[in-house]
Amino acid sequence: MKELKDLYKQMVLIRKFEEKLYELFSKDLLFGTIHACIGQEAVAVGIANALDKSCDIVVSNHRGHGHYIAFSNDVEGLMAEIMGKKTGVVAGRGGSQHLYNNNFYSNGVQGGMVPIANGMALAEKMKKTNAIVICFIGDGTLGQGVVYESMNISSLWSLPIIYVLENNIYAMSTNVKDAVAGDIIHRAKAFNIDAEKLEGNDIEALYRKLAVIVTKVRNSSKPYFMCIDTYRFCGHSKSDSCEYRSREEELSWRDKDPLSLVYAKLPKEMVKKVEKECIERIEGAFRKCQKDLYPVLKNE
Ligand SMILES: Cc1ncc(C[n+]2csc(CCOP(=O)(O)OP(=O)(O)O)c2C)c(N)n1
Ligand SMILES: [Mg+2]
Repeated sequence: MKELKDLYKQMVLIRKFEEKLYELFSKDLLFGTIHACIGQEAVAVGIANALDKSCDIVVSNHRGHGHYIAFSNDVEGLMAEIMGKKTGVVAGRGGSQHLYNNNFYSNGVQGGMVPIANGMALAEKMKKTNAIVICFIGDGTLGQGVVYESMNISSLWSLPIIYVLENNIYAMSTNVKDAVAGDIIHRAKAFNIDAEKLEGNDIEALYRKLAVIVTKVRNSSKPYFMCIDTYRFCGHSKSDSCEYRSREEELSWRDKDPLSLVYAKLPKEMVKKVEKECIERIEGAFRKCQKDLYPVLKNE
């Protein structure tokens, strides 16, 4: 089992990385957009550390920086990718939403990766590797019919896949209450898939729970669905000022900030050191990326 300090460091790395991206946008040093996961770090870190990174597969979505860093620890490759440099993890061609590295895959099409994740789980099952697949989706992605087609098949074929629904309450500006009828968990249970609701801010509790679920799915080779309650403190994408929600609501979630919850449990000196190391690493990655070249098409 991982120590709390290590889990904390990974969460800080993700938070500082995305804060750096916001800073770069404000200085016109980045182009395009990003979907940050500030506030949702515990979900990414909890899952990544519960997995066997040597074989398990992670399938991510548009909000995937945290998933990627927690799973690969490749801050440098991701920074270069988002800056469009050829040293990026996919040579500067994928940007923030289209990443591939070993067993990690992401794509920005809502729900688009869910049947592909099923296929990966089927392949692992047929090869008898004992690997499992994690497939991240958001609450807004429950509106995509392919999610249900995929759950139907994974249940019938008994695929080793965990659907991780990060319920951050919003799909862009739409509140989950205005878009999703009934109990989310029941949607998976209707396909005879074991499903449960989890609290996504206390990394220690979440990580412990996820380790048990991952073992269960690995041993049973059956799909699992979890709906994890979380909150993005930032906007949907970099230019969203969150006019659709109240400052009171944001403050109520700030009290449950996954970083602050751990901060209170660790020695102050340790916390400061961790923060310093993360910032230095991110600044170092950025300085290097600035000097790196952009990719060139063969016929350019
Ligand atoms: C098929 C498709 N439709 C629309 C979009 C545009 N879009 C990107 S993210 C998003 C909302 C996603 O909400 P949710 O699933 O809750 O994930 P979150 O952004 O909250 O992480 C939308 C509509 C898209 N990427 N793909
Ligand atoms: Mg959402």
